Amino acid sequence: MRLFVLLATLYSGLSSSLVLQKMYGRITSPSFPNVYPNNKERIWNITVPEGYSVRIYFTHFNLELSYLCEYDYVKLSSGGRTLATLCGKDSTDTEEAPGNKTYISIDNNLMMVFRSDYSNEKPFTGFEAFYAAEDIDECKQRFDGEPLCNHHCHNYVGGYYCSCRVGYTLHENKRTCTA
Ligand SMILES: [Ca+2]
Ligand SMILES: [Ca+2]
Repeated sequence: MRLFVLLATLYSGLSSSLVLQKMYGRITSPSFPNVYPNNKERIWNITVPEGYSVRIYFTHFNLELSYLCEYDYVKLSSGGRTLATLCGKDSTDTEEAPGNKTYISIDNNLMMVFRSDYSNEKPFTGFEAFYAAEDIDECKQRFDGEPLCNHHCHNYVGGYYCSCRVGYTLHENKRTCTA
């Protein structure tokens, strides 16, 4: 039954997708702070410039609780991986609610999906989330198991650069130093 309703929902075009390209913003469930409607799917694609990741947290979260969040959920994914599937109000053994947790994207994209099924047993008020672009500290990253810069690494907001010790020059690859 639920599968049928899901398919019917998808085909009736109730799903909507939004592309967000600002450095920060607010995302809420449909009709927030009022009860969210049934049979809704909404997708937000947050894209920030390269050199940044997306940090997101929830200031309000109240979704219908179901085993493994099968009925209603918020799903966060990035870099082809699911970061979290969220439902309920508080985390349980089998379901995760965000609480005060902060989620950080793997690359410069974060996809957020909200879905509600065909019914709610109680009035649930949905969610409010805030996101912001955050600088990636490339100097903490590794490249083929090596530090990104051969000698010195300098992180700055939106990028990084390498420099070499006295007597060395930076290779064309902008990473390695040669005498
Ligand atoms: Ca529901
Ligand atoms: Ca940086």
